[in-house]
Amino acid sequence: TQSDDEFYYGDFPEDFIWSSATSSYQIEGGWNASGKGVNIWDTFCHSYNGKVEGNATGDIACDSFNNWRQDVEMLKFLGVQFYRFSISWARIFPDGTNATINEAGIKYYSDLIDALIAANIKPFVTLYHWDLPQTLQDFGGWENETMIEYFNQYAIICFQRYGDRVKHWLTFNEPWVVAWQGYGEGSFAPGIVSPGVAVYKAGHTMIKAHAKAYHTYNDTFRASQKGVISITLNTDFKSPKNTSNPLDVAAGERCLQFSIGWFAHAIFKNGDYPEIMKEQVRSKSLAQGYNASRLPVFTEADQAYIKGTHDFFGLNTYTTQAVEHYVDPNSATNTPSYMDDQDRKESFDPSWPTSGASWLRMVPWGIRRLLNWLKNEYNDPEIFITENGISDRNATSVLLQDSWRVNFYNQYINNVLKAIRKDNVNVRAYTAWSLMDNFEWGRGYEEHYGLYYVDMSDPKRPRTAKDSAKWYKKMIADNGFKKNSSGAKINTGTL
Ligand code: GBH
Repeated sequence: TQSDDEFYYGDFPEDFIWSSATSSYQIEGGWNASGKGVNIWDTFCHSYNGKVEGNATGDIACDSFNNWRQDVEMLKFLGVQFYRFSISWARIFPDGTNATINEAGIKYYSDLIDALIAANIKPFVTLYHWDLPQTLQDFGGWENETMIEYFNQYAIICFQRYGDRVKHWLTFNEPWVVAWQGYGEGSFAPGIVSPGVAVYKAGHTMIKAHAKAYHTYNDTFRASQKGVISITLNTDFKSPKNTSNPLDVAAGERCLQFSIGWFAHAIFKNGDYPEIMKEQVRSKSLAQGYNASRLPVFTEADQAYIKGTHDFFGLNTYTTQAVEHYVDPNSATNTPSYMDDQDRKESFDPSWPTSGASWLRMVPWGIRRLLNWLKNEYNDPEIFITENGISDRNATSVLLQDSWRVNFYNQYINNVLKAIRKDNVNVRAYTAWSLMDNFEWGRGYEEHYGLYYVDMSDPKRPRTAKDSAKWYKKMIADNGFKKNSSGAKINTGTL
């Protein structure tokens, strides 16, 4: 028998789903084309506030607003069963509300969906991948609970217009990023800096908005459309720095609760935040002079409404951190912060290979550990991995020969297979982020995740398959790892 960390040869289950993903603002361009309204990422980029590298914008991006037929051809080449993309809310409702429906925007996604289905690729649609209509931000965005009803109206039109053909829905992509980077540290649109207060308020509203859209689908559309709907949550695995120190072990667990448990505990467990998160934020808040916790409270009615609003577990994961127990001695007088609330320090083991992102180290066993943790924590859910991948920066000489990316996918996917075959984790799908190089948020066009290279200096934005695309195609065709597979050249190189 193989040792546990040896490479595992074998197949994925026959009905396993292979997929690749993008999001609207990152690829579409056409920022003011055919009646689209302005969204918060248009505003954020057009303010040239220094938070986006190179003052880049998504005005054109990969121009998938015009090039989407090529995108479908690329997906056909890969042989994926699913394509995960997102809808731009302001392309459907230019001012965010159902006062005006932009039929040209509706048609854009309708045509894409038809082409995917004709190619035997199932559309896997994210309703919200961070591009809130600007008019709604002007009302306070996710800090304002009226967003719950606006999001519901937007979800309704998507179900009405696309639900005959779309059977897999995600409400939110990574509310953690929206809350922390959008309202906490302010590195992402809308750029609000309120690391201990608005961060939690925004998260709270998104959980409720998710639940409402879920119920709408469940009550009004499911019977006729027969699809599934859930949310996709992100976390890195949190590994105790010193596994024989119980304080570090507890800190690792606490960090998982603060990162993915923040959203998953309510939706997948009991309608409420994790106990440890409630305790930590409350005691910190009181020590900081607040008379109540900075973490908002779900009423009993909220809890009953939120609990169970999932048909599967959507997971985005990329890396692992080493976690140490650490209490900042100045916690009571520092600016209150979601980060400080966790009483921890995070780092990387220096042996973990680097990537194009400072936050992303290649730690293949971490995905397996995380999948096991989710299985145990959330009662063995069906897990759809909706993003996983690795980036490079400015690596022009090796843009197409991306052997480190092949190595990353080879090892991460092998660990997913081990989770399924050795640990009995119910993983149903794997999604490579991303189909192509695109607008990488704060990193503009300097950091690349694509299976396809996109030449951003050419107005036609031509796409070229990298080695990783060819490797992924072969992997999908084999549905796993064959001992004598000839096509998939594995190079253990790192960036
Ligand atoms: C995904 O999020 C996004 O869904 C996708 O749109 C994006 O292109 C992809 O990542 C690659 O970035 O800099 O220390 O504050 C992944 C989850 C969580 C990863 C927050 C980056 C920032 C850590 N992200 N994290 S830090």
